[in-house]
Amino acid sequence: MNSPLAESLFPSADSGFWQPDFLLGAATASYQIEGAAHADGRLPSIWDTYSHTPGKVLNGDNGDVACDHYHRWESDFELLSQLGLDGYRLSIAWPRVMDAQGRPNPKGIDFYKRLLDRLQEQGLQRFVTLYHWDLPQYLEDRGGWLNRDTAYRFAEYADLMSRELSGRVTAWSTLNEPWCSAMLGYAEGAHAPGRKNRRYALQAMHHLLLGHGLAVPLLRRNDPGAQVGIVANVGKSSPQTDSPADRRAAELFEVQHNAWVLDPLLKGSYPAAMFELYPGTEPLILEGDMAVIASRLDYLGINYYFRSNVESDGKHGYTEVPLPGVERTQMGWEVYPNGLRDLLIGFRRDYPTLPPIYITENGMASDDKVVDGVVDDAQRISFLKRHFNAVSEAMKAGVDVRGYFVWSLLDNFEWAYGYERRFGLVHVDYATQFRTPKNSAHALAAFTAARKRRNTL
Ligand code: IFM
Repeated sequence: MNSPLAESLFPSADSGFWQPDFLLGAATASYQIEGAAHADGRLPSIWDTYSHTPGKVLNGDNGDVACDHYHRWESDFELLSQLGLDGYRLSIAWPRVMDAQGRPNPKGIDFYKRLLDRLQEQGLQRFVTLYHWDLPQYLEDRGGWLNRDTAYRFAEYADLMSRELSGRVTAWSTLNEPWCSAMLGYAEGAHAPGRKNRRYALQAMHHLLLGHGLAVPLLRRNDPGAQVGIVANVGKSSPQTDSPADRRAAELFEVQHNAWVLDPLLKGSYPAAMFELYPGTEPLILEGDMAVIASRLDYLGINYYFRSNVESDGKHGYTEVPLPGVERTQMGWEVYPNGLRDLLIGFRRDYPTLPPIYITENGMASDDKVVDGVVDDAQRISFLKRHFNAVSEAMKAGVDVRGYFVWSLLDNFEWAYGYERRFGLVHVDYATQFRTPKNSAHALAAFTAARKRRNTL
């Protein structure tokens, strides 16, 4: 890819992103790109059910076809190889690889073997997420993540996949963003399965994290050459005023978004402030659970997108108060790169056992259009460059960040927002499935090429 935009994405000359061993990649997830909802024995997931329920997803969109990546993965990987990246992060669709009796589905498993083999041939490191939200519907019918048994079914699934794919994976991630699964899926009803009960969210989180902890030793045993970790989305907050109440509100926001997930993983306990925020929502925890959840991690994946401005709600909690006049993305999210830097530095301070970090997602949605074969996504180029620099600053401050994945390789099914919100480096015309690398893809390719030249001198 030749770029008229060479250098527009280049991070500062002393940035860690230039280092040859710093992993630069792009990420996707199964339900968001694969389509082929009924192919080769794939069973329904909670997102099939949810997206086919009228009123749940913008414009009535669903993932039946998505980017049709299940059939177009070879040409998608050719586009990926033109970016000159070091790694690719994908997720496995649980309902594609196992039946309701827990038996393997060889056709589904072979699909992922082919993907991983091709990525390896292309010289890319392979980060594989086991659960990026597509829970088999038959497990939801038995209670989903409210049922403790789902954690054990997840461990069985992790066991099977790590036996089948052993040697093909660079790094396993058990869960993607358990905060979203629990809070959006069980408290806010904005994601599948669409429940609306805060207490459910805390119980679902406990079972998600338990499933993670049960899976870790199995992944290590079955695939000893791979790293094992988990991916958490994190949020930065700012107080509306300097009052003690608003500052406490901003702290509680970060407890709810970050410590609720990171404390059990890295300290073996839930933050007490979570129950100050939501009294009476303590989950049922059995003896030994917290030790299982706090299993040692080889790495922590961090997904970061935006900052939220909050004020005290006058009681125990906070209310979001959008800041006027700040730069925003198509999602309405504030662009605030220093939030990522500050969170990383804070995690290093607060968690003595913090493992090495990969930024497993960062990126932005814009209302991208193809004009004369070109997608001019200048805001994305600037967004990425500023976030590269923010991560580099955290690295200079001592945070051990090993890599960074752009979300996302392709425009895709953005959950409750359907196909309207475009996060890709590559534009997808959903009517024709035609792909157009955006200017950000050209700029990224120019950077990776310059990095290779610099590192071979
Ligand atoms: O598209 C999602 C992804 O699936 C999980 N992290 C956030 C992205 C943007 O909303």
